[in-house]
Amino acid sequence: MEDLARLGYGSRVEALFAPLADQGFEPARVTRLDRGMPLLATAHGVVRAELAVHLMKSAPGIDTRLAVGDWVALARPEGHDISIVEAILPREGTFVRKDPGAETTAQVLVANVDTVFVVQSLSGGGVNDRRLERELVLVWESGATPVIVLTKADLVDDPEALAAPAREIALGVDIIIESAVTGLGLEQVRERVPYGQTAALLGSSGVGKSTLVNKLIGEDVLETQETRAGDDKGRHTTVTRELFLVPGGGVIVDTPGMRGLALWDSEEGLSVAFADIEQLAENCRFGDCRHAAEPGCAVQQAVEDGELTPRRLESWQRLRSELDALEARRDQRARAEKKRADKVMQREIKRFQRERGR
Ligand SMILES: Nc1nc2c(ncn2[C@@H]2O[C@H](COP(=O)(O)OP(=O)(O)OP(=O)(O)O)[C@@H](O)[C@H]2O)c(=O)[nH]1
Ligand SMILES: [Mg+2]
Ligand SMILES: [Zn+2]
Repeated sequence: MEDLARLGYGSRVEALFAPLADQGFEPARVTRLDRGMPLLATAHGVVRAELAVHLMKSAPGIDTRLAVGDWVALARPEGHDISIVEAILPREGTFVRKDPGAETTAQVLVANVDTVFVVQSLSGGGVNDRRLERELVLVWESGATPVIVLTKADLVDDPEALAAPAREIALGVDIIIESAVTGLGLEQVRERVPYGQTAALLGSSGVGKSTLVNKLIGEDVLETQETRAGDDKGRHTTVTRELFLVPGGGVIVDTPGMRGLALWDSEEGLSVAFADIEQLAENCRFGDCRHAAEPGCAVQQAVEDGELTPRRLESWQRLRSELDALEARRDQRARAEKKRADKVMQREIKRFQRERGR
C-alpha cells in the first residue's frame, strides 16, 4: 500500500476503487503506453498489461482509451502471464488538447495531475508569451495548478528581467527561475512534487524538461540532447509520455515537446487565464461581447484608458476565435450526424407504416 500512496493513490482513488477491490481487482497506474501495450505500476512493481476486450470495443485505438496517469483495475487471470486492464477509473485533472490529426476529437495527454510545470527556456529569445498564454489556458482547463518554470538561467545575464513578460501574463501563477547547471530553483520545483502528488511537464522541445526530470530523480534515466546551435530549438528527443517516481516525493510525467497545442473545450481555462479581461467584461453592455467593435464595451474602454494592453486583448480575441471555430465545427458535425440519424428514423417509420398497412 505504501508504494501505491507514493504513486498518488489517495482517498479519492481509494474510494473509487473500493467496489473493484471487492471484486478482487488490483489497483495500478499507467506509467507509459508502449506501442499499444500499457506499462503499469502496481504495489508489486511494474507490469505489462493488455486492455480487456470490452474496453477495446469502446474506442478505436488504445491511446484514445487510456492515458498516462490513469488509474485502472487489473486482473491476473490464472495461467496468464499478462495482466488485463478491466476498468479505467474516472479521471480528475486531465490534460487535453485537440487531436492534431482530427477535426473534432480530443486527445488526453496526461490524467490525474495535480500540478503542471509550464516550461520555457530563458535562453534563445526568452519567454514566448503567446505560447505561455495558450499553455496556461489549457492547464487551467485541466483542473491542475500551473507553475511556470523558466530554465537555463545560467545561460543569460539577467534572468529576472527576462522573466518579466511572464509575470505580466501569468496572473496568480508562481514562476520558478531554474538552472539544471547551477541547481538554481531545483528545490522549488521539487517542493511542488510532494509525496502522493502528480506533476507533469509541458513545453517545447529543447527547453530542458527531461534534464529537469533527471535532476529530480537523481539519475540520468532520460535521454536529453543538445539544441540546435543557431536557434536553440530542440530535436524532439523525448518521444513518449512517461511517469517517474521522485525520490522522497511524488511522481512526475515527462512529455515530448509539442509543437501545436490546439485548444479543446477551454472556456473555463480561458476565463481563468484571462481573469483580468473577464472581470472588465462584467461591465460590457452585451453579455456575449467579443470586445471588438461593440458599443458600450468596457474592455475596449480599458485599452483606451491604458489599463489593459492592446496585445493582451488581441491574445484573448485570438484564443476566443479558436474556441468559436472549434465549437462551430463540432456543431456542424453534430448537425450532420443528426440529419443522418433523422433519415434512418424516417425510413424506419415508413417501413413500419408500410408493414402495418399490409
Ligand atoms: N545551460 C543549460 N542547459 C540546459 C539546461 N536545461 C537543459 N539544458 C540543455 O538543453 C538541451 C535540451 O534539454 P532536454 O532536457 O533534452 O530538453 P527537452 O525539453 O526534454 O526536449 P524534448 O525531449 O525534445 O521535448 C540539453 O542539451 C540540455 O543539457 C539548463 O538549465 N542550463
Ligand atoms: Mg525530453
Ligand atoms: Zn466588451
